[in-house]
Amino acid sequence: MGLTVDRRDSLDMTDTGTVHRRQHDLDRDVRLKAIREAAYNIRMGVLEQGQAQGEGYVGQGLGAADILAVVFRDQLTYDPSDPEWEGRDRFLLSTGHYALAAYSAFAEAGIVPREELLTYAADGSRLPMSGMSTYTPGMEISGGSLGHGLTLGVGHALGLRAQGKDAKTFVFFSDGELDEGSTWEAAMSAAHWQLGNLVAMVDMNGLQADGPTGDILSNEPQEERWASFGWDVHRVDGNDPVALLDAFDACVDGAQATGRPHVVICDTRVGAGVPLLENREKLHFMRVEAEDWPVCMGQLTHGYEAAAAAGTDGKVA
Ligand SMILES: Cc1ncc(C[n+]2csc(CCOP(=O)(O)OP(=O)(O)O)c2C)c(N)n1
Ligand SMILES: [Mg+2]
Repeated sequence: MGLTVDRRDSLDMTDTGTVHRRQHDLDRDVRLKAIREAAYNIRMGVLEQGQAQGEGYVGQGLGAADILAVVFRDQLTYDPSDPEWEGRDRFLLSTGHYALAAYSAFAEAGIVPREELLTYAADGSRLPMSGMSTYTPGMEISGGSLGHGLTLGVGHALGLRAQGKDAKTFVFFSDGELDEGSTWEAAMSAAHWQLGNLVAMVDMNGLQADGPTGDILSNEPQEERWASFGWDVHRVDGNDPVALLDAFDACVDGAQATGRPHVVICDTRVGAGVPLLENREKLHFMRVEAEDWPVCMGQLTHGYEAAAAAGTDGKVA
C-alpha cells in the first residue's frame, strides 16, 4: 500500500552493488519530500504489520517513523542488496520491541521485500516480534534485552575507527533505556574515546512498560545530562522532519570536527499520524479491533495528503 518513491536520485552503482548514500548534496526540499514519503510508507508498514497480527508495538512504530525516515532515507549509507557490505554505516536497534518500525524502514530501504511485512511475528518468519540479528537482514544486533544498544554502539564505533573506516554508527534506543546504568557507562566511554563517529537517538515518547516514564524514574533534564558526559546534544520534536533533518545534519557534518559523540533527543508522540491511536489510552502493547485498522490507515493517508497540500514539510498533525 506504500507510495512508490523514485529512488534514482539516491542510489548509485559501485562494484559492491547499488549503494544508498547520504543525501546531503541534494536540494533541501527534495530531501524533505523524500523523507515525508518515507515516513508515510513506514507508518503504513507499521499498520500493515499490526493488522496482520491484530496487535503489536504499533504506537511506538508510528511515533518513531519520522526519525527512521530521516535516518534511512537521508542519512545512512548502505547497500540494500548486501546488508553486510563492509562500507555501510551501522544502524543498531537497541529497543528490540520496536522491531516492526525497523522492518518497515528496512522495507522502505529495499532491504526486505515490502510484502514480507505481513509475516511479522508469525511462526517461521524472518521478522520476529523482537529484533534479532540472526533472523533479519539489516538487523545488526539482537536488542530485546534493553540497555545494551549504546554499549554495543561504542564497540562498533571503536572498531570502525580502528579499521580506518569512515562509516558511522547510529544507535536507536528509548527513554525507558535511560533507566539502565549500562546506557550511562556507554555514554561516559564514548566521550572518553572521542567517538565523533557515533550518533545516538533517543525516542522520548514518555512511556514505558509500567506507565509514564516520568512516574517510573525521572530522567530530566536530558540535555544537561548528556552535555555533562561530554556529548554534542540536540533536542528536537521527533515528529518534525525539518527539525530532525537539521539535527542529524549537524551531527554528521560535525562528526570529525568536534570528536564528541552526538545525541539527538527526540520528543515523540505515541501513535503519531493516526489520531484514533494517538488519542486513546497510551499503552505499551496495543491491541486494535479488526474494523479499526482500515480506519487507522485512512486517517494516516488523509493526514499525509492534507500535510502535503498545506506544504507543512510533512509534520504530522
Ligand atoms: C533488561 C530488560 N529489562 C526489562 C525488560 C522488559 N521490558 C520490555 S519493554 C520495556 C519498557 C522499556 O521502556 P520503553 O522502551 O521506553 O517502552 P515504550 O516506550 O516502548 O513503551 C521493559 C521494561 C527488558 N526487555 N529488558
Ligand atoms: Mg518509551
